[in-house]
Amino acid sequence: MSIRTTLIYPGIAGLGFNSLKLGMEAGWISHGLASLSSAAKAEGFEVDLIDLRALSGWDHFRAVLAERAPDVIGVTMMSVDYNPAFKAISIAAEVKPELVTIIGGPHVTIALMDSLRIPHVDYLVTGEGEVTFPKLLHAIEKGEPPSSRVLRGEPPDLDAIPFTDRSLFLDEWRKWGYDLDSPEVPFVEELPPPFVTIIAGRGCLYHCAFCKPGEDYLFGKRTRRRSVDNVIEEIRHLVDEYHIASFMFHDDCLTEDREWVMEFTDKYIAEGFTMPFFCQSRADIIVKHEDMVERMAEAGLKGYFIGFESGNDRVLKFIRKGTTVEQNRQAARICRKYGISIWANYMMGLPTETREEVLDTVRLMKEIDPDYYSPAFFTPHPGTDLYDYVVEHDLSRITDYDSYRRNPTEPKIKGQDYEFLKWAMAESQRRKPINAFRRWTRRQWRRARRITPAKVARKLGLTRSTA
Ligand code: B12
Repeated sequence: MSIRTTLIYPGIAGLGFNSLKLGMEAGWISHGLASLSSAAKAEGFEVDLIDLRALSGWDHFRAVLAERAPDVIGVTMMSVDYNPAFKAISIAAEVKPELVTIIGGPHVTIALMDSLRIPHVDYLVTGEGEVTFPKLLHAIEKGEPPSSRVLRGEPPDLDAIPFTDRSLFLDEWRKWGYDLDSPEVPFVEELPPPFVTIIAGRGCLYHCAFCKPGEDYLFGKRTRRRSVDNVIEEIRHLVDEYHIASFMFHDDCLTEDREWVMEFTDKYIAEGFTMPFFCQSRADIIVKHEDMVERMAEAGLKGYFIGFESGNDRVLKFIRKGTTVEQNRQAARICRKYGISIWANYMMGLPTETREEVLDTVRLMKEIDPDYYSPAFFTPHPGTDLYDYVVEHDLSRITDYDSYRRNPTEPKIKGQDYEFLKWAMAESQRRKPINAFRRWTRRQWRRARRITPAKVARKLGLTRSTA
């Protein structure tokens, strides 16, 4: 009989236990684990999941693990997941001392020395796991485990690996009584349920100092994208299997490759898909490729996540964003022109950032008037150049892994006045009355546009359902 593996998703640092479906952080699958699951199942292994977000507490975890009694556990970790991952691994070692523990994910890859200190870990896999994880399971099963504890994951051919195993999460969530009207939790009104997240590629060619080089260690310096046909095939599968009505791309920057996007939109339209979708982009790309923006809007794009980051050019340079304030403004105008909602990512409280520079960002947000505000207190993430800068200059106020998150809960950087930043963050989101009125009008218009003759026909069962 083949060995049994339980994958563990420890993402409770923010919202805690019993948090499933409380928003994107607790309502989305981990593609990393779901992809490992597909790869291992394709090799004949039995794989299930324990998602800490669905459980009531550590006693519950202990009981579920004891009942499942797997031979192997595989734990994923971002830096912010360190504490719950550490605790889950310790409990697992008590419950079944002979089980084999494998860890992987961004933190293991980016902060290997730190991860090596976690007790009871048998193997650490850095980089991508689809090829290496099943190989390791085979070796364990045969009783011929590798001599090295650290294994560098072999990057897979993204078209050759099976699609993300969503059932890993959905079956587990259902087990705990979660009613799933949507595979993943929708988060904006433009994207109705059933909603899913998908990934068309890995990596990012830009060099933002708050992200790089960490992500290069994970996925390599070049972006690897699935073929358009492979992505379209997955979307077809998602329509057939889950009747998805909308989706979002998780790719760091889907619009990085204009040719890919143009081919995708052509084929998406040719397939007859009409589901609305969101993706991440950049201000400079939007300005440079307005034709692509228009084409995406025709295909169903309803919103861009844009990292505006700052309303000040010196700050944009300091963080190596590669964009300018003027491009931020123009990108917002282009989005409006094509009816694309704006999810604005921006940060405050960077090292060296002055009050006046923060106020520039407040002013920019008032000017852009995004549909969705996503502000952050700058947080130095291990593995990035800005993290190293903060350590070198002794600027960090982070004392625990739980604080490696951008949500403004506590001070992160020495020398910043967080009372002022809290005010600035609130002020940046205060709409001018005229903007509030414009937004109200846009929403009414969006809602009205949602009822189309094609959709009415589909609702009445007169055509094939894609929405
Ligand atoms: C989607 C996403 C999210 C989503 C969903 C997260 C989720 N459930 O997975 C949301 C929006 C909720 C989110 C939240 C956060 N995220 Co996020 N997120 C991403 C993003 C864009 C894609 C993740 C993904 O699916 N990647 C594709 C999959 C295939 O890759 P993967 O998960 O890394 O898994 C592969 C390998 O790592 C490895 N692997 C992973 N686990 C394991 C386990 C084993 C046993 C093995 C063998 C191998 C292995 O194999 C996998 C397959 O190849 C990444 C950037 C990126 N491009 O990856 C950032 C990223 C992972 N997030 C990051 C951060 C910082 C956060 C937040 C802390 C942000 C914040 N709020 O401050 C929160 C933390 C949430 C929490 N746990 O509490 C950082 C992590 C950096 C770090 N040092 O840990 C990243 C890398 C972005 C960045 N460059 O800064 N995030």
